[in-house]
Amino acid sequence: MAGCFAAVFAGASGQRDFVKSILNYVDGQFVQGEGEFADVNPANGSVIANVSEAGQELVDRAVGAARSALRGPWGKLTVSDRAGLLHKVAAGIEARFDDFVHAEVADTGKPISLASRLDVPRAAANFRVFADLIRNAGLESFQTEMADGRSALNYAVRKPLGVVGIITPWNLPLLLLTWKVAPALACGNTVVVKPSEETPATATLLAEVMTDAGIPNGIYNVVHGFGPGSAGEFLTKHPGVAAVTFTGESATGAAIMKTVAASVKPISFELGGKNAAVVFADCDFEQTVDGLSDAVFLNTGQVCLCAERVYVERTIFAQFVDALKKKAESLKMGSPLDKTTNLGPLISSQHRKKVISYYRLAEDEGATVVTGGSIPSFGGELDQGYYVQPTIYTGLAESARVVKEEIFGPVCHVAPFDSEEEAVAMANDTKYGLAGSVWTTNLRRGHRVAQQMNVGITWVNCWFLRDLRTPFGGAGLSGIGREGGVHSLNFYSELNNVCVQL
Ligand code: NAD
Ligand code: 6OD
Repeated sequence: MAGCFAAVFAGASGQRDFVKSILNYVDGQFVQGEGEFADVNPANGSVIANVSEAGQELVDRAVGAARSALRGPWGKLTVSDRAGLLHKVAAGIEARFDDFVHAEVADTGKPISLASRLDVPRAAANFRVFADLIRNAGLESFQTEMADGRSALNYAVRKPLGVVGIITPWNLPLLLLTWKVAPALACGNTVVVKPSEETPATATLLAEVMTDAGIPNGIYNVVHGFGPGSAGEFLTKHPGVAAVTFTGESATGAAIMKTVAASVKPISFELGGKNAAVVFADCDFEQTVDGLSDAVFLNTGQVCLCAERVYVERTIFAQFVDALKKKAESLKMGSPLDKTTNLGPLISSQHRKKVISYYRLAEDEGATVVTGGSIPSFGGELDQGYYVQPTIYTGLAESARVVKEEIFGPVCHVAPFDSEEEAVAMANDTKYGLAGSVWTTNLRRGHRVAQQMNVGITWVNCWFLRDLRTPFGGAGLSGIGREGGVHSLNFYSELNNVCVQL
């Protein structure tokens, strides 16, 4: 079957129609799987596409194609030629910018302004950055002098791992998928990706861009489906898969770890978080309120890096809570296609049930509701969407479940602190360890507190400001390993150290 998107995007009416059928992509062909499931627009509950679910047989074919492709022209390309192709993929994403934006908005319900400034530009950047990194990567080498007088030259060469299985979530679908696909391909691997069942569109659209860019068949394969008993499990279990990289919930990471344990595959896990922001009285107040508004509410709070715990120095606590409340209440909830919308819906009815259950729990645990706490009413089509109000709580004990567990919605708990030591202790009192932020105009304190946070990344006076060369990952329940820059190159390649006696 020909490309599943091209015909659908060019609606005869001249109107932009969304995909009606999303197929798997194996060995350069769009193919049907064994079953089918619905892709739902979370902004109004409508079905936007039927997605073809890959069974065991199709996952076998995808992995087989990816293995064969390792031995084809892809394996013989120079690093420079491979990097050149990845640059073409980046340009191809930009050439179909609107298609990607609209597909991502329809699948996720995120505001069009956000998909346009974050998700799609980052996808192109992921390919460019890793193309340039691999092109410029040096070899690790040592001149060796032995006690017995012999000498040698040691140097490590990079080789691909083989077929990499890539499993991704729904919150930043294209951004997170390409964050792994780009370095995996840069290192000469082939990939089979399993995007979230909630957001299958952009991974499939990327297949067309790959073909147009001249990426040979079998290098990039897409299988659709769910986790257990479906494409996700079939892929992670597959003996032909050399390594698994996964982004998603910590509990899913634990399940995948069990699956891959038997075959001792390398894994990279980017998991959940319960991130803290620490606000000192000497912060730049306006900048901090704006920054925290993003850190709590961006993408309707569905970013693993979002701050669900905000600690504020007691002397500015009341003033800060009031300002954050005003900011939250000024955010415009509405249609994702309206350029002025700040907050879209949550991803699904099921996820909204989870978030609302935490809103109820907060009240049961004795929280003061500063703002929000329920489902908004629009009086129209959007009432069929999965919206929740942006919500701020105070007054909970640090042991409350709402303060301990990841909610993954537009919500935070704000608590006061009296000393720097107390703030650091509260921030670190969690099983997670993904990200944190510190807000102060005292430079030395900013460095000092940031370095004490037990997390993979701490921002000072900013949030989600990314340099793709830096290490990214989490401590504790937030993950295993680091990706980004050379850390990605190291995960996606096997180092073979060559020792030559001189
Ligand atoms: P999820 O764990 O439910 O699903 C993620 C992916 O795993 C999906 O593609 C799903 O189909 C697949 N999956 C589920 N069970 C599986 C199994 N047993 N075997 C193989 N695959 C399986 O996560 P989600 O709800 O899609 O995403 C939200 C979560 O992701 C949050 O916890 C969030 O913090 C986390 N997240 C972390 C990062 C990070 O960089 N650390 C980034 C984004 C999201
Ligand atoms: O910016 C990134 O590279 C990254 N992995 C972000 C993760 C965001 C979580 O939702």
